[in-house]
Amino acid sequence: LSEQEELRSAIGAKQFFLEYQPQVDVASGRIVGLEALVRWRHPRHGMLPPGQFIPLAEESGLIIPLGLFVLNEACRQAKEWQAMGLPPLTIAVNVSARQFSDPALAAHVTEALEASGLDPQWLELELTESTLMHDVPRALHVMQALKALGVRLSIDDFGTGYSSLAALKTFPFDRLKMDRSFVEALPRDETTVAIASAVISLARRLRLAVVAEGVETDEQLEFLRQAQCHDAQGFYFSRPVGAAEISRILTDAR
Ligand code: G
Ligand code: G
Ligand code: MN
Ligand code: NA
Repeated sequence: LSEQEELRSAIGAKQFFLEYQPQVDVASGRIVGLEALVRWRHPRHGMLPPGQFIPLAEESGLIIPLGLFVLNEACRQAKEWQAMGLPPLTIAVNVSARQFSDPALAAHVTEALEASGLDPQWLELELTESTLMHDVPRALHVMQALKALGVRLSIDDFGTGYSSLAALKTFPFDRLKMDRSFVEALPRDETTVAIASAVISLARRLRLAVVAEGVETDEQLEFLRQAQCHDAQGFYFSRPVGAAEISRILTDAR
């Protein structure tokens, strides 16, 4: 089998599953969101991270059916946690360039929300600047259609693109995910401190919620607290884990 055929049959064979990484409100320490991250339980190679199959899925177009699985499963699971009586959380789903250029995206999102019964306000779609910049008028149109459904939009890996500020100026984001390259060297590196502080205050001025990615240490978290960053995500709180583990974490925190 070619890799592409393998990927195609794996979707049918239900070899994909989601892990979730908590996003924590910095001030209260409460879990307020989860990012869904897809994994492939490969029959011979074991668990494969997305870096090992998302590029091929993008190239081949198989990201469309795979992305549908992710969207549906994330919404279904979020609704299941709510039905368990757990406090509602935002569920964030990554949307790749190819998915974003699919004219059926808004319809797929609508279907996932309807099938699961999840209220749209709890779904967030993570977009990257590169996905949006090559056809700005179309991207604006699609984003407006998605916002009209009531879902939230975030800019992922913020700061790593070529025109991050232009993207902020142009597109109607609700949330900014500060890339982990601006968190890693906090608080010792002066340049990183300057950039991270500026990104957080810029986002606040624009009334965007900010999530710092890749938080691993106490010192980083303390810096973010003082800088009034809203939320944080990273190994400090939890690695991405399966749904059962999330259920345990949320139940214990209740
Ligand atoms: O989990 P991990 O750190 O390996 O994720 C690596 C990359 O894979 C991240 O940049 C993330 O955006 C991407 N990714 C993870 N899950 C999905 C998904 O469901 N769809 C898309 N398009 N990308 C994903
Ligand atoms: O690019 P995106 O933000 O969508 O993907 C998130 C990726 O970052 C996941 O693959 C996840 O495993 C990884 N990640 C999450 N938290 C941390 C962290 O604290 N440190 C590092 N190095 N990577 C992280
Ligand atoms: Mn992401
Ligand atoms: Na990111």
